Amino acid sequence: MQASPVTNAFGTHELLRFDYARAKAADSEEEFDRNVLDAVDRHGFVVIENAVDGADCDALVGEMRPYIDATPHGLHGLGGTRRVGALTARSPASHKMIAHPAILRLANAILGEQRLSDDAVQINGKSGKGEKGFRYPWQLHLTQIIDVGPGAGTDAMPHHLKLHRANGMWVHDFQNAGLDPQVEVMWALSDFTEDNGATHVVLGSHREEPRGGHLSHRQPTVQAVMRKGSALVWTGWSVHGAGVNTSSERRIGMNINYALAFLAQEENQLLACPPHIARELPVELQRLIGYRQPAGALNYVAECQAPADSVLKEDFDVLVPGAHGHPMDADIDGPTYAPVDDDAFAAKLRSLEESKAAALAEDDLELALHLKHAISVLRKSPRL
Ligand SMILES: O=C(O)CCC(=O)C(=O)O
Repeated sequence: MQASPVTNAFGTHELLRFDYARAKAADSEEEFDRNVLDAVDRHGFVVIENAVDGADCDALVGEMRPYIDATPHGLHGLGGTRRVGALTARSPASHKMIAHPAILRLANAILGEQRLSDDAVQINGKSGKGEKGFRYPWQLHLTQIIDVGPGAGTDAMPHHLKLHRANGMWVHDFQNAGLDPQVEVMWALSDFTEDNGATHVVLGSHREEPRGGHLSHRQPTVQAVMRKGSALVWTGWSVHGAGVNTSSERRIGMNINYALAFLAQEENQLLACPPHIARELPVELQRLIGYRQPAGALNYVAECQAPADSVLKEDFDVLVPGAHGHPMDADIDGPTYAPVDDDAFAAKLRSLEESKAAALAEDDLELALHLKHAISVLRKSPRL
């Protein structure tokens, strides 16, 4: 598919396309990475063709089908599109796309290194331009199937979403911050055509000044027609919207967004993929979801533990004192945790032993293990 140049208020632009499978086969991924970053920089959008196989998309849609079918249109107030999330937890097939290496590298350049915003990384009084290792932490922000049904819908429930930018959600007005807080990806899980509502984009709109301006909304749009397995990528400043589906088939897209890790996530990934599910996922995905400490103390749990040292451990229960499992030192820790005298110590120990026996009787081995840790910590704790 050829890109054709479009002239609008922001100059002459193209929706450029690069073939990932071909670049990988030719071992030219570095050049590919440069091209896609440059395309987003210049035009605000890029299409990555053949990013995965069509069969990967079918597997994903198959896993999500029960959730899609069980979801009414317009639940979220965003027109009559049908939106279904929590993909990390619900669809193992989505992981390949969520953690697609080329897309993660692109997100890292835009968010981590702020390459489209003049390398604007600023950490502890230093500014990032040219500084090695100067990078903002970023993570998954939203995972969402966007299913656009046939027909334009009704006025109250239109089957499209008008042109908009995504960066307006964080209360603070980021348009003067000189920062790229968000990268969006729309995966075509079915072919995207002009007829079935392929995403409309306003090329060059990421450079509108002020960045939240409305000139973009009056510009001609281009539709991101693409085959199943391709992905459209844009920045949170790029103006876009879902089209009307005049075909007889549903258009199934998957929006996967990434944002700076010191901003709240749009879809709370830690709730959408709770610890008991996240525990089973590859570490890379756990970290993308947010089970990590992206900077300093951010995201600690309970006794200042990293998620990997707490909720991701099978034997961790936040309600069990000492469940962190770290031994206490009588000299250093003093009589702070332990009951103050032998009687209180014995009562506490008895209560924990009884709870552990009850947990074992109910076959709740996980709780029994938490309690075992708590008993061990108590035993090592100082007494008066
Ligand atoms: O579904 C699409 O093509 C675009 C969706 C969109 O613009 C959005 O939800 O922010």
